[in-house]
Amino acid sequence: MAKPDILQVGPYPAWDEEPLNEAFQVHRYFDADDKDAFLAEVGPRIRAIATRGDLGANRAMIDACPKLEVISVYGVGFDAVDLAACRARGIHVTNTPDVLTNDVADLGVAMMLCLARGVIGAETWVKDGSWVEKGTYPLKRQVSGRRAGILGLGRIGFAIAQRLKGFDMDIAYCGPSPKDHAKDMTYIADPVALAERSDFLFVALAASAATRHIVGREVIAALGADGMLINISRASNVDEEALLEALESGALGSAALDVFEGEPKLNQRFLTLPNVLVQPHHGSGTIETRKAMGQLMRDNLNAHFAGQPLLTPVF
Ligand code: 8YV
Repeated sequence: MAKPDILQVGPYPAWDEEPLNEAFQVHRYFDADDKDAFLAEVGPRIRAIATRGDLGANRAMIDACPKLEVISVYGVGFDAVDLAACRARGIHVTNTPDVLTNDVADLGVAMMLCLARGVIGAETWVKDGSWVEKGTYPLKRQVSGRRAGILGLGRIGFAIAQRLKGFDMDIAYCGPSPKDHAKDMTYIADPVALAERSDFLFVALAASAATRHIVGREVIAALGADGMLINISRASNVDEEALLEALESGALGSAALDVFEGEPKLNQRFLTLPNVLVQPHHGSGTIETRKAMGQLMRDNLNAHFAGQPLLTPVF
């Protein structure tokens, strides 16, 4: 039987490419010089799109594939997929939840610790001889026992909270409603009020049109000159211009960011700020988790073409 034709939007690690090529006729969108011409040529044959959380699938791509049945996202976030276009045509969408929760939470907490304690600057202090020449490293800020806010207590937000409990932090969270499994944390419905009572504010929300710029001028001002923003979700959840202005003026203490508008080409203003820790969108970036994500992304495709129920459907 002929292998189903699939469109691969971005590269995967080698251990995913091989099994993908074995099971499917793979058309590599990211390798094409003229993307429109490529889509016009292969689109009519495509039955599935294999994409990534950071790349998604836009309407033009979906429209170019009239036989499209399923989009399998390698990532938990599916905000970059045009869901309305999929719903309108009955195209299934799958993602890779759970397998990456711990890694993303680990990185969020690591970023907080790293920035609060000045770990990167401290290493430079040793390596460039400042320790010998100038003496002790400037004092940084305490983490243990302080107040944390979590915007979005989903799987990842909850995993962050579990870790923060190990630092004896006073934890509050914000979301549509209080959660039964979070009775030992304070529920605050309003993001501005959450930011006001937080030293460290984690953004762990699934992004959508409704959450766009939820961390805006008011939330940033409420977090204040002593506060730290940690974003391991999506750039669209934060008003980047407001964030940059507040970081530059000192109205916000600091920010640890794994995601950026237009990434990987982020706003260069972030690069010169001493109160910012930047990371290359690698919350799920461990060998173990990426292998599990790749497996689940393929398992969803295989289930679809075998007529089996999807393992982790979005719809
Ligand atoms: C990306 C992510 O999929 O899970 C998500 O939503 O954004 C990431 O895990 C990653 O960029 C993979 O390329």
